Amino acid sequence: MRVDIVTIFPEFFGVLDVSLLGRARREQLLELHVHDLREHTHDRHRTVDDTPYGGGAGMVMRPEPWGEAFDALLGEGESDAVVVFPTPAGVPFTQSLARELAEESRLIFACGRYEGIDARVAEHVATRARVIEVSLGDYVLNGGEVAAMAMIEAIGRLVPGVVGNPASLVEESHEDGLLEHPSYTKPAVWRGLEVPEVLRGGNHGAIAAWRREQALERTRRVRPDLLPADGADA
Ligand code: JF5
Repeated sequence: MRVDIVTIFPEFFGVLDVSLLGRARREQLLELHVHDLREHTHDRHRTVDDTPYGGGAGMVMRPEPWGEAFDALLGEGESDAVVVFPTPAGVPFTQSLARELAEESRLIFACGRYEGIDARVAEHVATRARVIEVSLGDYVLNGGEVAAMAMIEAIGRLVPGVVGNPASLVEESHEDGLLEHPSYTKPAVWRGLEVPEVLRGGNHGAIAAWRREQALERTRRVRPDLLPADGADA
């Protein structure tokens, strides 16, 4: 998978050199390219923003540098890339969207700052590629960079070969629609706290049932919105 990121803070993305994604990059499972939006400005101050039409506080990102950046990335004609605009006004980012995007051959993340990017940019890019505006959650960040990074990590680890043990991908939170059951390792007693007895026996049926009950209880308690309203799964 190839991932391009357009940002005014390319140095933010240095963290993608470390850990699992860093190794995936070195092994060429992920090809990551970070681009400085200011390379597509032509004035002395490399201006990327201006005041909003209609008034209001804050600044809006000007369309011209974005237009040039996308011309350079998309080339002529229609592109097979999916262009992601991280924004609190987007569709929610979920494990299911991560799974879908992990199948793509090329993703482009457009990281906005200030009050966002002139709306014509997404409209124009949508004539040349699939565009999605995606929200990491219902809170406001200073820019799309941290949201893009979270999405790239969630998507990147689903690309075959990036995570060493693929079974660990299906056993975790959200893959079955429930939160994760608690996990324990040795020692069996630590500071007076015991690992639940059932996990120390070899009854795999009992262990699976206990884990499912724990996952259900936790989901009911902290994320009831994830369960069907009729309680059919509870
Ligand atoms: C941003 C306009 C981008 O705040 C966010 C965000 C929150 N969830 N997902 C993304 O991105 C920064 C702010 C305003 C565009």
